[in-house]
Amino acid sequence: MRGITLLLSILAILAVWVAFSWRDTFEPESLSGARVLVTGASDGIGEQMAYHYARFGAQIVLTARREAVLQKVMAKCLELGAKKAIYFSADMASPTEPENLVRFALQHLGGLDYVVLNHIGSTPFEMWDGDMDQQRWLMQVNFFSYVAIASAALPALTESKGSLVVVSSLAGRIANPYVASYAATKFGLEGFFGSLRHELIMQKKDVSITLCFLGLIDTKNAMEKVKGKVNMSAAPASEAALAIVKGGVTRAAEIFYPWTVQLLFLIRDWFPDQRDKIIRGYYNYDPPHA
Ligand code: NAP
Ligand code: NN4
Repeated sequence: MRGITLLLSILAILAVWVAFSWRDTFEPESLSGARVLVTGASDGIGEQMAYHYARFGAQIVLTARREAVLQKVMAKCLELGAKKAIYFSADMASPTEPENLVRFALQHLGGLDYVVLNHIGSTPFEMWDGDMDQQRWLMQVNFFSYVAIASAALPALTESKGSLVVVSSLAGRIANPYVASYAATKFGLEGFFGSLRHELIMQKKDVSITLCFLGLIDTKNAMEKVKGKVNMSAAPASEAALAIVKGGVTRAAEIFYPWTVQLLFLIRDWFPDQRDKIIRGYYNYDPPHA
């Protein structure tokens, strides 16, 4: 009887903790007029984030490589209610463009409240092929450019007591097949920005860092890349984007979307062999016959 009482008490405490940690403290009005930089804003989750910021009346700098596409996203942001929407076309494979991007954003917005690091280089969803030049390029686009943008924007974010939002992945904390090169860039994000979060707190600089861990999301590129290779349902890009936007506004240290990602992280170290068998079970892989 005493055991059952203890178990029920633990479950009750767990239920209260889950309810408290998942409570929605998001205040949309706080985004009205907010100065936001969104990278990878021409497509996918970044495009959807731009539209959410626009609906909340933010001032937005959009960036990606394709200028014509950015112009269309900019026009839709203005239609949706953005107080300002401009774009800066740049290739984040360039070591100098991150600083140029932040300078442009500061010149046109007068400061920054949110910097959303979202872009990724084109990622093959394939077994590792040993291409070191592609690994170096992807590390530049997916990791080094994030560090460079954050570093250039940090003085402005310190001034505004703003937020750095870093989009990562399930593959940024748990190894998956076919994403070795990409996972390396994502694992680095938690290492770097988790450490930076400590240092900002120690320096009493009120800049929040939100790490966003996403599962499979139904963007065009993602669906094309994984088609026929995995049996896993993808979550909606617009809802993933809103979860990220809310995480930045509430200054959450981490957000997980969909919620199953958090569950996977919770059990990550308890049964590693079983976990890895479950992950490989989602893949359609027939080994070549000897
Ligand atoms: P996506 O649809 O492929 O869009 C990528 C964006 O990055 C585009 O706007 C693209 O625009 C831009 N981009 C690509 N190469 C670039 C470069 N060299 N320089 C600057 N910008 C570049 O990607 P997504 O699926 O929305 O992913 C967005 C974020 O969510 C990424 O951080 C990704 O890791 C994360 N995520 C996605 C999934 C998923 O299933 N979709 C799952 C987990 C995590 P241009 O081509 O015009 O440059
Ligand atoms: C790889 C990555 C970059 C877009 C699909 C997505 C992920 C969560 C899974 C989850 C799974 C794949 C169990 O981050 N995927 C990304 C590929 C191409 C991407 C792109 O280039 N835009 C991740 C690991 O996706 C397979 O099976 C689960």
